[in-house]
Amino acid sequence: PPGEPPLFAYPNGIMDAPTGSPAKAADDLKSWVAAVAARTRPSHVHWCDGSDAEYRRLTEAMVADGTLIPLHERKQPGSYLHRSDPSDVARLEDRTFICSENEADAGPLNNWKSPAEMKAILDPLFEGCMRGRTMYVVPYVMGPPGGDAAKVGVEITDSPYVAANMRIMTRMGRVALEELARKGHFTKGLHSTGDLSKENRYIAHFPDEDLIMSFSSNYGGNALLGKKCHALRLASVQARNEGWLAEHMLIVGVTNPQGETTYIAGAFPSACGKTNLAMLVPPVADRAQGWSVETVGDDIAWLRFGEDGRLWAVNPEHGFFGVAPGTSEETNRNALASCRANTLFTNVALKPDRTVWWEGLEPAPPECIDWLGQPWTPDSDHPAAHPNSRFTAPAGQCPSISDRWEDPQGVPIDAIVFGGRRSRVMPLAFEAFDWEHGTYLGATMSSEKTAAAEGTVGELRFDPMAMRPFCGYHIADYWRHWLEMGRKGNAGGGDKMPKVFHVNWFRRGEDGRFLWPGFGDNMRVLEWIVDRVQGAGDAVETPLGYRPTREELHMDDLGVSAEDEEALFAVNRDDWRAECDQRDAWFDLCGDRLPPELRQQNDALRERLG
Ligand code: SAT
Ligand code: MN
Repeated sequence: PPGEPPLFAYPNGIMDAPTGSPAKAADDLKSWVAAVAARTRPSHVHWCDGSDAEYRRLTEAMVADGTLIPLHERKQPGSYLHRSDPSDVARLEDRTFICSENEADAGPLNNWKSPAEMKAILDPLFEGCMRGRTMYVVPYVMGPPGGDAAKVGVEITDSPYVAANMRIMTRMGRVALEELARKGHFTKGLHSTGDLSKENRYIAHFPDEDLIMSFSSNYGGNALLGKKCHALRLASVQARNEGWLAEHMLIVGVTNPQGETTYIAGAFPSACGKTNLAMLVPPVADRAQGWSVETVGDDIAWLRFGEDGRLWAVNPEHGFFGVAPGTSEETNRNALASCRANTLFTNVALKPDRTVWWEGLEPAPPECIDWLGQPWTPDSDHPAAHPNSRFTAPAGQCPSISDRWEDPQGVPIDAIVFGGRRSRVMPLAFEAFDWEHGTYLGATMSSEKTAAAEGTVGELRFDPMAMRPFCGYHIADYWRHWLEMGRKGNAGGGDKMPKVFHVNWFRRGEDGRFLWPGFGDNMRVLEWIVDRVQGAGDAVETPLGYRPTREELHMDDLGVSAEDEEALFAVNRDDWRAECDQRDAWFDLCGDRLPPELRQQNDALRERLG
């Protein structure tokens, strides 16, 4: 309005492009920011430059208003605790929408509303929603800047907590505007804390406009829009259109005693141990032999063909958003070291000495403050940390981080591992016969639900390629894209494709006990995978695929009995026939959009079962 000071000024020079022709992108950005400000009416607009000074001001302001609690200066320097609204602790799949023009393009696994219908709901919610708040403009790059893989996004948010998390999880600020000048395009993300009510909570994706709108949640996957919303849901659509893959995968490098490093990408559903596998510390004996593991990423991989026709992967993120409970010196010492400083903790417990605690970290303290801000003792009837409490930590702080984690070309992937959480039926490990069979293994992955999403923990559900909550288009088209990537004559394909494996660390015996020790001992399975990729490594053919031998996994050293080994690898034919029937019903969801190869793979498995 006349007489009022201008709503914002552009930071000095930030729109001056170093190279390329950024004019249109810069204009798009300015007019979009102006339009959003006009609609949401913030009292200030702040363009994030990503500097240390800015981060300090952000966190200081949040300490002042109680949003953050500073932790012990020496024991946990630069770190803070945040307690979320008690109803805002996980992704909300019910309120997550893919708003493609055509309902059929969203597929059977996504909620859908037309763009017009969704905007008719959201536009009034965003109207004036930032009154009295600061609007942060958060430019970010996903992927190492300067590389072909890198993509730019801009998140507008009225949450300083979200802006601070984005500073850790992405390359944020000036670097992103420089990348925008090179790329000339950005993904738009509009987020508001709203009133945090569940009725008004929406996480909406508009693939045709490359736009995300998220309202009334500040939780990670719902609010840090660079992560699942951009780097998976919208990127998966772009990847299909452009001939690459955006996947819910960790990336890890395993070096053998000969000094050869094999890079492995692994898809596991949320809270099934991706961060632990990505940061695995090999057992002493394996290290003595010369085995080592390095971390490239723990959650998302973007894979594209390199000039050599192989698949190369980058980690688009810059930080870890890891599950805290269960993380300890024994289970994942690299994760603990990653979050020793400069970390934002959400919904963990606070000890009297102003350090954090969660179940599984170390023995329970005699007293602490739980994630709800209430006094807690070991006699309390609920966990002190929320089961989905998280740490947001800079990836560069991880002791096992790879020298190549920021390589713009990425790393060449020689194996893809699929895994779920299955107490029964699914063996410890096996190798697919070929890419098509591997695609079938990914398409039929299933897993018991975890606390990472709202819903019933433990319920078994199909989670294809661990992408069920994250695929931004029709799942059958996604599978078709996977099959097509493997066809020879592409930029790659054929025998250049990674070998595919399936693992399950979570199988239990009749007595309910885990049959496999897991954690560091998963190294034995990684070593077998590396040996297979390198053309060595024994395997035995089973109806499911090739399984490792007892010797390959050093089961004697591990003290896994012959009975337990048998139970770990048992293929119970009745169970598996039932599994095949369920897979047929699962594929039926896709009608005639299903690639016929997948049905044929299921029939072939049935035949091998006899
Ligand atoms: O989606 S989050 O980023 O919050 C974590 C997950 O569920 O994988
Ligand atoms: Mn994840």
